[in-house]
Amino acid sequence: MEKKEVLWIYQKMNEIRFFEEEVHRTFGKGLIPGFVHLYAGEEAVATGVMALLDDEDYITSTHRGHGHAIAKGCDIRGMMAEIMGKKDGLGGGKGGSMHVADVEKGMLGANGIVGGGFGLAAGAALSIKTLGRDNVAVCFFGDGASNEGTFHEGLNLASILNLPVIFVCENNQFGEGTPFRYASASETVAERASAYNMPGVRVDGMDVEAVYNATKEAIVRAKAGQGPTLIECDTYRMFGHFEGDEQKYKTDQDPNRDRDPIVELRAKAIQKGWMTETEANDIETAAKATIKDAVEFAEASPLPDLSSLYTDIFA
Ligand SMILES: Cc1ncc(C[n+]2csc(CCOP(=O)(O)OP(=O)(O)O)c2C)c(N)n1
Repeated sequence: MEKKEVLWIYQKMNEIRFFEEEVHRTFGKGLIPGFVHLYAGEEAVATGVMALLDDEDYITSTHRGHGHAIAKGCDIRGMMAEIMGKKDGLGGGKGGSMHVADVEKGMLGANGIVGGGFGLAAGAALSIKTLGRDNVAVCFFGDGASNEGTFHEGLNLASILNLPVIFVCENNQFGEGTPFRYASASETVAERASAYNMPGVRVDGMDVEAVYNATKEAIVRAKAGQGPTLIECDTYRMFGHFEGDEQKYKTDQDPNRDRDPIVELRAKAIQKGWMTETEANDIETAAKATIKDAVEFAEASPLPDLSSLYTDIFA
């Protein structure tokens, strides 16, 4: 990784963490309607991948999508307003947390349907291939989603059509309260790639450099016309499955439970000379200010007008 990229990654990781901590507080105050699934703890995955993408590359996201959206460059004020159901939200306040999207940024949408991104990403990659563009599509999904039928359909189709798509599994060890080791017949998600004739790699998802390197290789393959790759990132979510989850299924022995990808990157980047202590402090202060500003913006934004009730409706 280059210094410039590391500084960007550290900034985005901090923005995601402060954003999620703020959403946690705001939800606790009763200011957020609907369900919220927080991304904190998994920051190394979104940022390690997104450091290598630009606006013309596509991503599909999940119900736990705030981190993907921030790293893909979605407007943070618009995201906070959307989550609070306000008029100035990215979707006019009508979608909420699980429908944050910004097509201009290549963020094709968070998704309330577990496993809903596989077909969308394959389709986006098919459009890239058909139009002869030099881009990729990335499908983020959880370990739970890897047991949905759409996983198998999506990987198979992407492989036979040789599509420029990268399937990134965020294995945070649980699908709601069900441990992956209980729910999966295979020990890893990565090994399933062989059934679909594509490389499957498993990386430390708390180490942003490992995620970055695996993604870089997958992008080279995709752009060289060599088709899809499956990357499994071992990670952990700091909060519950959803806000309000008692998390009784978690144990002290859970791998990665005591790790923090942001703390780890900070130490590694300073030690490697990628970032100074002062730069790290400045980034943290700026990220905090960005999120404070977003909350103030969202709180001041009005609720959608009653007259907008029947707009944006297709049928
Ligand atoms: C098709 C479908 N089935 C079930 C659900 C209910 N549900 C919401 S999140 C979730 C668990 C998903 O686990 P995983 O894919 O590992 O993602 P994580 O929550 O761990 O990020 C389930 C079962 C859903 N939203 N959609």
